Amino acid sequence: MFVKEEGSDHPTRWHNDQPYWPVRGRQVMSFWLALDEVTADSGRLEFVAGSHNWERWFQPEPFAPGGADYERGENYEDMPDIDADRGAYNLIGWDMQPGDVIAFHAMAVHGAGGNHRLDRRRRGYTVRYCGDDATYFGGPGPNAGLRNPNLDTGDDLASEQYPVVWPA
Ligand SMILES: O=C(O)CCC(=O)C(=O)O
Repeated sequence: MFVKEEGSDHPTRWHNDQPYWPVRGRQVMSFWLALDEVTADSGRLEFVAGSHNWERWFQPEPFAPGGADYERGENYEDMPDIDADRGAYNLIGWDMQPGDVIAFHAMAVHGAGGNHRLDRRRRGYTVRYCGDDATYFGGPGPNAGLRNPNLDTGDDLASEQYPVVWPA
């Protein structure tokens, strides 16, 4: 759940998700469900169109001050300063009504501004799904809290922690 309270100017830094996750494979995606009306001035998501095909793994950083530290991932690179050169990217985003969903690839670069509205929160509930090609990746790089000590790099992701929701 990603919550921006009324008047919160805290942005969501530009990032792609998969470097944060102990998962490898191409069939990895998110569904971001709006629980409130979401507009540009309340911190709607923005995406760099086509970035899911860049094959660039950006180094995870904490989303909030005091958040978890991340070890440096092999071959991970630092996120360029997209906001300093916004015209160089094809940035896309959509206003949303409660119940609207955005589906996006785990390698898509995205971020969001703060919630400058004083009259409504901006809450997004997100669920992540993987396909058959997803395997476990033990690190270095991904969020330590998402790792599974019972899995080794290359293992099938299916486990108690990452259950199968749609059996073949
Ligand atoms: O809601 C946000 O501000 C960030 C969401 C996000 O980064 C995600 O769902 O992967």
